[in-house]
Amino acid sequence: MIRRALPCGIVLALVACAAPSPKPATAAMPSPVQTPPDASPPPTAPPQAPPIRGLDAARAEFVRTTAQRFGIPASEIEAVLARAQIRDSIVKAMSRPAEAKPWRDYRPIFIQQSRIDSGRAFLAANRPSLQRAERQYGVPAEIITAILGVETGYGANKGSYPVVDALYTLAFAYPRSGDPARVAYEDKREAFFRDELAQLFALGKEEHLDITTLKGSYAGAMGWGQFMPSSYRQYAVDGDGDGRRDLFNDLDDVIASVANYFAQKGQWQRGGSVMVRAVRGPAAQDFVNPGNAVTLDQTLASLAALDYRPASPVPVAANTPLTLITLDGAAGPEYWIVFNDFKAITTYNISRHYATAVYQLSELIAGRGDAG
Ligand SMILES: [Ca+2]
Repeated sequence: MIRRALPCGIVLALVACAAPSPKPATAAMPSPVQTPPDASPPPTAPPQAPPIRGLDAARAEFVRTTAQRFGIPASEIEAVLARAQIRDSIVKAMSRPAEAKPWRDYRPIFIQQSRIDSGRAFLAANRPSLQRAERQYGVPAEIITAILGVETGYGANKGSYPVVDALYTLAFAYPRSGDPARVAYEDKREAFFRDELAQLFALGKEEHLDITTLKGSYAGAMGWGQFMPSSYRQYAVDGDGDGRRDLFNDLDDVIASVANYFAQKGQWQRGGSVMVRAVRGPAAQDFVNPGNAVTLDQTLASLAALDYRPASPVPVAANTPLTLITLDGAAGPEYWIVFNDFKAITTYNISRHYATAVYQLSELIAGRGDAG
């Protein structure tokens, strides 16, 4: 979870975020928690190795401001950065064009029997903790489970990049496309990562972590749920009451933190609807709802006036805010009505495909339906 600027809280996620397109579940997928700034067009020119002119001055300024901001001795920050490396592999990973896969190609990356089976096993093994989180935060156990399944394969792929190096690289050598139209976006991303690097130092201080030992995604997302440092600081909670918030090893903390993220940042509504299939009537025009972020500016009545109706009855009030999205499915366009709790999932990763995959995986883990 990154806080606004990043998309996926996760590393790969970044890629996924900016334009939904996670990588196949091998590496840590990205996501969490964070959602990148609104996606901008994919780079058109091959990425260039960024010139690191002015690095010393920029780093000195970073050390000064971070020391002041979080009350950390400048010498400590300098000592960590002195050993940090700008890694080409991270620049390359971040530079990969985030091709927007159609839903029919995205879905199989996350919806497979093995991931469903592993999710059921995770749910069974962690039922008390999941139920506690569901009671406290209102987020269903299967949603929390599906997030962990999509983000890291239930902890199997938490990322192998040194987090300091990942954030240091993206903070001071963020890849540049050379496209003038992307300069503002790239500047914003670099600033985002510079802030996340500062937040990492604060996190280390607050949680008594040796940040130089932490591993994560190429974007610096950490742990089972792939939280960025700012999200870790803001949304992680101590699920088992041992006085620490450990998103790397403590599943009680991981589960409670994902639920808390959704409750706080996503404004998750207990018992709310996520999404339901819609039927397009003969009089319907294409419903234009471009971009990533969903705006819940319709109602069932307004969609009915456009000749779109739920495929099955949905228990929502007449004035419930919702909207319609179209996914390019294997059998043609799929129409879905989405609600508040769908939008909540997009605060973890802004991609509609991501949110749909999480929901469908959760339904399959729970043994409901064919999930589309
Ligand atoms: Ca704990």
